[in-house]
Amino acid sequence: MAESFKSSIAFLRTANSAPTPTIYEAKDKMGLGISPPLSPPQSDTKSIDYKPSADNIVPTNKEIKVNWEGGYTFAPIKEWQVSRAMTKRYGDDLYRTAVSDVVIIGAGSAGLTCAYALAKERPDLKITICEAGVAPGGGAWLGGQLMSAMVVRKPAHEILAEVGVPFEDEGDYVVVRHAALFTSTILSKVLQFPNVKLYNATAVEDLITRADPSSPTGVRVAGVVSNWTLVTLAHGLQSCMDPQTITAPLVCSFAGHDGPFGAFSVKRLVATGMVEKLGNMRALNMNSAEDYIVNNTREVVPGLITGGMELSELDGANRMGATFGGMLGSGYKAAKEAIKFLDAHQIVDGEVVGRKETA
Ligand code: AHZ
Repeated sequence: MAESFKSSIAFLRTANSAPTPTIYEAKDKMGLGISPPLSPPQSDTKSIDYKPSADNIVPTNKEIKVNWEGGYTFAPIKEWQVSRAMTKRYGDDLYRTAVSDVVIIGAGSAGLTCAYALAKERPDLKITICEAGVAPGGGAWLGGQLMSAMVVRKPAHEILAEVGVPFEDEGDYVVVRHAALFTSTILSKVLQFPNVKLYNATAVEDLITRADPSSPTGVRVAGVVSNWTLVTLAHGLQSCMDPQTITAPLVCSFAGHDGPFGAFSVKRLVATGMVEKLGNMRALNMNSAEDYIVNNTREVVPGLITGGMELSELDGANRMGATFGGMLGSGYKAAKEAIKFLDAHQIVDGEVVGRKETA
């Protein structure tokens, strides 16, 4: 086997002096048993009777017009301008955010609230959000059981007011007419902050860690490993296709409760020995669940804050069902904890190098 592999490589190396072998000849030499298709595809352009139609003549000096009576005329464009407009920005973003101040995993109600509060309070921070889904928002496009309205218990209505989401006051709780109104409003605000970059359709598939003698487990979280969700899913949740990394002194994880992607970070903490075991989300108790999640949103291991329903899987906390104040409060609390963390640490090139002296 080793010998035939070597001779195949030798064949490919010496092939330079001989006429270039076809891919089928090369593969056949490697013993893969691949033969060419019976009828190799051939160029058939001669048979195409190509006549340019009015549709595909590119005008060179188009006049831009807004005329709703059939004369609406777009500015001219070349296809490569569209490609470059996207790739340049995406490439620049990847380059810039390869070192971030905070990475937020999951753009559900908790993750988006964290991003909003953090970006608003600290415009100096580079905040990167990774969302596995194409559509950010997690479960917050609908209330409960696919119904429209979103219930938020007081005092978390103050967060709605701050974000600018209208609601109806019902006494102890408020109702947003449609959950999508919350999600679209907060999303539009988050995306307008110049210090926020959202990568959607991008899954976090691992954490970066660094040795840290001050941590109980000897390691700290130092960023995330990401990949396009399609690639991650196509190769199992821990993709065998080499991924990307984003270095950051702090990761805030809001991956939701267990599911195909859910509770991602806390499950990974268990698998890597940074946490002994999961408490597993407990049954529904609206009255206890929301206070618990907000008050216990915290740095669960050095460098990683967890909140939202992901925290219920770690701590074995109750779920709350279709009432969202706890998610908003948890995201807000995480932003406050993140600021405390960043103010307390010395950070160089996205890595924690020590704690700041306290006065
Ligand atoms: O796609 C996920 C969703 O948008 C995303 N996510 C999960 N794993 C990820 C990964 N990489 C990138 N590895 C990932 N993104 O995280 C988002 C989680 O949103 P969510 O709405 O599921 O969670 P949340 O904690 O923000 O809100 C929970 C809302 C719930 S569930 C519930 C109950 O079941 O009782 N009650 C409420 C209010």
